[in-house]
Order: sequence, then structure tokens, then C-alpha cells
Amino acid sequence: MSADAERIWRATVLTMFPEMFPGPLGLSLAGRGLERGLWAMDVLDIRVFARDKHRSVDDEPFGGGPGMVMRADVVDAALAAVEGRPGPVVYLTPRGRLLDQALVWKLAEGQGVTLLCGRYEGIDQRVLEARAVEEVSVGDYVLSGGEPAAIALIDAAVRLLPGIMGNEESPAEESFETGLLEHPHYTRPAEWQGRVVPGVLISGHHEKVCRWRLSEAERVTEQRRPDLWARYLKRKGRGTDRGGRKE
Ligand code: 6GU
Repeated sequence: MSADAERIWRATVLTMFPEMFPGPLGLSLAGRGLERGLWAMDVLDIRVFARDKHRSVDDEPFGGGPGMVMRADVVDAALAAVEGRPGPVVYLTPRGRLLDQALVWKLAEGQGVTLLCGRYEGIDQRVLEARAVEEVSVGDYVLSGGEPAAIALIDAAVRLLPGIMGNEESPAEESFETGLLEHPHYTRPAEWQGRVVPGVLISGHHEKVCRWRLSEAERVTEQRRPDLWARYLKRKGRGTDRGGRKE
């Protein structure tokens, strides 16, 4: 293995549903990058680390209540098998800190990430503490498991890796990089079902187009995302960018 191949960004996924991977990550931008060796993914089946004859991974929660909890010893054995890989170990859970573009950049700029996908009601808290696992959520709604969240996180990170995106798909101007949602987009035909494209976009005035796009981005952000809008206004005077990173 060459030194470069050892250093490529690597996602390690621990899951009870390995068939869910690569899934959408095998297609489009991420999939082409995977085929070209620009990043790599290893998927491990957590059930392999169950030791009893029934291969049980989960058990009833202490204190009672619905659902099942993944056992500390089984999850610990799975994490031990991938110990020493570069990058943080992240457990995907709606109890985690929210994933945002700043954290995506941090992960993409590292050497990779190990993602622990839970099912059932969750994972025994003791193993998360013992192995200093970071807990991350992809939004304020509940998925039936961490796998779609892991796919979202990997997709977001991989598209930022060098060589993945062509020049025409630069991330610099898109939503969350500027701290604003994006302006609306239009393409041909200039008139469709009686609806016309905003005149400034076909005026040929590059500077006017830029100003219009910024004002549209500001308008839509203020309207839809008061949280982003407040941060944008605060940050504007301070010369920071990229989801809060200092330039
Ligand atoms: Cl990371 N996992 C699950 N199961 N549900 C979620 C989530 C993660 N983030 C938001 N909802």
C-alpha cells in the first residue's frame, strides 16, 4: 500500500444493517470518489461481536419501559476491533449535538471518522463514556436507526474532500458556507407556463446579478431561518466565515 493510499479519508461504520451501505454513497459524487479511491469505507456488522449462542446484541432496559438497549459489552468489542483508526468515534443519536457545516468541515479535514449506528432505544451509556464516544444528531426528528444519519454525515464530509467536486460545483457560495441560505435558481426556458425569470438575471450586469443574489439570500434566510439570520448579522462585522470558522 502506498503512503497516499494509507492516508485517504476513511469512514468506518459499525451497524446491525451492513446491507444499507454503501447505498446512496455508491452513486453520484460520493460513489465516483469511492471508485476512484479518493476515500474509503469499511462496514462492520455489530452482530459479529455478540458472544452468546443467540448472538444477542440488545437487552431490556434497566428500570423498565419499551424497546431494547444495545449491550455495552457487545458495542465495546465492536469498538475495540476498530481501535486506533484516525478520527473521532461518533455515535449517531437524536440526543447528540446537532451536525452543522462547521463540524462537517472539521471531520472532512481530519483523516476519517468511525460511526456507530444504533437501533432500538439506544446504546448502554457506560460504553459511550468508557470509550469517549461523541454523540451527534442530524436534526430534531427521529429516525428508526442511525444508518441514514451516518449516510448523511459521510455524504456531507466526502463532497468536501479534495478532488471530489469539480470546479463548477465549488462549495464556497452555497447554503451555510456564507451563513445564508442560497438565492433561488433559474434556467431555460426564460418563460415557462407564463412565469418569467427575474429580469436582472438576463440583463448581463454581473454586479447587479451579485447584488440581487445576495439580497435574495438575505431575504429568504431572514424569512425561514431566524436562527441563521441572527448569527449572520452578528458575524457580519467580525470577518468570520464558513459556518463560524475564522478565515
Ligand atoms: Cl443521528 N439517529 C436517529 N436514530 N434519529 C435521528 C438522528 C440520529 N438524528 C436525528 N434523528
